Amino acid sequence: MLKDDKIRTGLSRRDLLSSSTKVATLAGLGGAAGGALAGLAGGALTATPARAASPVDIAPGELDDYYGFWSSGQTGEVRILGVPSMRELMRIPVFNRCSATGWGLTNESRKILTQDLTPETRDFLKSRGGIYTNGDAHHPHMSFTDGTYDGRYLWIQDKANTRLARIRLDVMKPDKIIEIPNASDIHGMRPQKYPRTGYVFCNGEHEVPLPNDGKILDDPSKYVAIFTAVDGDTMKVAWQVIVDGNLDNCDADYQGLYAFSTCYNSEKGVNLEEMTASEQDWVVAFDIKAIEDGVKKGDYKEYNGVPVLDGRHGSRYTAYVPISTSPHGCNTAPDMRHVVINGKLSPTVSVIDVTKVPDVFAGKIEPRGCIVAEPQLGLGPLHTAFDDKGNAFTTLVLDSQVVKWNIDKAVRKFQGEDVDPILGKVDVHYQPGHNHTSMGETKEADGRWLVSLNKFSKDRFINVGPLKPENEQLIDISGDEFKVVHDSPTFAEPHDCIIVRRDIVNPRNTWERADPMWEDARQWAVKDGVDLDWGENVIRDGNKVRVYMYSVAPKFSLEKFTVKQGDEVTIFITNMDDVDDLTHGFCLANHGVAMEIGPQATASVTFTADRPGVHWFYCQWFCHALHMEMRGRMLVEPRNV
Ligand code: K7E
Ligand code: CUA
Repeated sequence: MLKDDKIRTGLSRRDLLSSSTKVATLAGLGGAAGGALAGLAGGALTATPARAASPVDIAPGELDDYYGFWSSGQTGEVRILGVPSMRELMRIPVFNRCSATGWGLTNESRKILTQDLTPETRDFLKSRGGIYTNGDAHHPHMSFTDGTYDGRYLWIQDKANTRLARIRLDVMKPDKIIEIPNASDIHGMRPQKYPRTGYVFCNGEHEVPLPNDGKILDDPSKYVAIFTAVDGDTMKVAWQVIVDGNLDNCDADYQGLYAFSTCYNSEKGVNLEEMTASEQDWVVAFDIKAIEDGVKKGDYKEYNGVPVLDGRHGSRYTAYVPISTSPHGCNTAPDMRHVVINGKLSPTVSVIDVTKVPDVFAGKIEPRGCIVAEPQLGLGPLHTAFDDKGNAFTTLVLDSQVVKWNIDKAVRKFQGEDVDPILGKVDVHYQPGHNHTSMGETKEADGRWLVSLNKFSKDRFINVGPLKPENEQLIDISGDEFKVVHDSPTFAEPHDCIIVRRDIVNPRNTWERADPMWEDARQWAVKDGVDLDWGENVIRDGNKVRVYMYSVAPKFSLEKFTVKQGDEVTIFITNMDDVDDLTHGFCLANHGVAMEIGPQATASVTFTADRPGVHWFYCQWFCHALHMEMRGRMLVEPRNV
């Protein structure tokens, strides 16, 4: 090693470059040079032909037309993609722990992650680092006003730890993460579309005793699944409804009257045989006005501070619409009238006409009387997306296809007319789950792009080992022919996405100094008499030490600070740079401490200084030509000195 290092030291950067070029050339990998060598050897290699310009190529200087907000399944974060380029632009840590941004470590993020946990969970997490570090985020959905996206918030649920998060779209960070009491494992989630959000509906998928305190254990007949309405403005649970069966996916209407949830396991089974024994499951329709009225009249029991209404069979709050066994996706069409229930185990989708639902609740028609079409599409219909011409696109997980069909034709066929609703099928690669069209879950669906989120990618990309990426394919649906135009590998496991016109989303370029995110830091600074903006100081308060500094590229305002071994140290850093894209970081070596400080942001972190000695802190986000020099020292005096 030493010898090698000496040799390296003797080389200039230019020498290193040219020597590696030599190696590459010799190996025949050096681009033009390699080609030339191959040419000498008999012309086996020819220059790569120029590729046809793809509609998804976004040249430098051009921008994508849409924001894509992607869930990430068991990764627990949200990702922002550009559509149609399908480039991943940013990640928003939510339910996960993030090394780059310090999410889950900074005081600001930990407050958001803990303040709305139930007291039991907070207690439970005490010996586990205080926070959950995983999540299972399936469904990202934006806030609505009058049936279309309004750019205020994005919500995402956590199936793993029964939570709902709200992301502020002005800064692309979560500001609220709540645990939903009484329910277990939030899966389906949808905001109300009209008049605005309003409620965010959350499906508790798995059934558990209520309360789940150990008094009832192995008696599944006493378990319940719970549908929850969260107030999207306050992020408080407004009410809950007990239902029969496990809740899967949900959606709301465009009238502000009903919500719909698919249910599997009407059998109340706890193993696979039991759960699929019956031929029929159902969709539960929730009558929002009746439920609000029930809450007002006190027709509920309170559990954990939440009014819980009984919506099981026979209740006036719900209607159970029979559907063949184990339906999955639930998607309201932009025509503001139809809700498509995806059959999964049945090759059909069932189309509900929301204008007939009042008659179901009034007892004027049978529950299935609200179903106006049931086209047979292929094997394994999971989710449906829509264009602006009355067409729907349904994923077929078993056929590995997306099928395009026409809603009106499906309705006419159901009425006995001899028409084929299917307009075409396209192969995708492989096992598609969700799909989504541009603006497709709003009344402003525009019929330009469809993304198919495929669970398997085998053979599509170079092999990366036993764990493969998924394959998300972009499909151009603007013409009659719909075709796959792009493959895009992604890491675990985006279930779902939304595609939003870019004029709707207008994030800030820098933080506002008055942002509520660091209100606690602001209050500490006032108490300590330090100016949070340009001030710096080290405040001792018993064995607690608060260190304030600011950063301006390429410097921290404090070049060193001294603490005693065992002190509880809180570092507050304000990034006073106000230039776009000038993020600093703070990484304290050998302490597991690192965080992002965005332009004009304040961030803080608390740790115990239990290692005596000299410890460097440095900026961990490249910010300046002298970024490496942006560092300082924490001096920790040994306890007995
Ligand atoms: Cu994966 Cu929406 Cu959780 Cu279907 S869900 S695939
Ligand atoms: Cu500041 Cu790198």
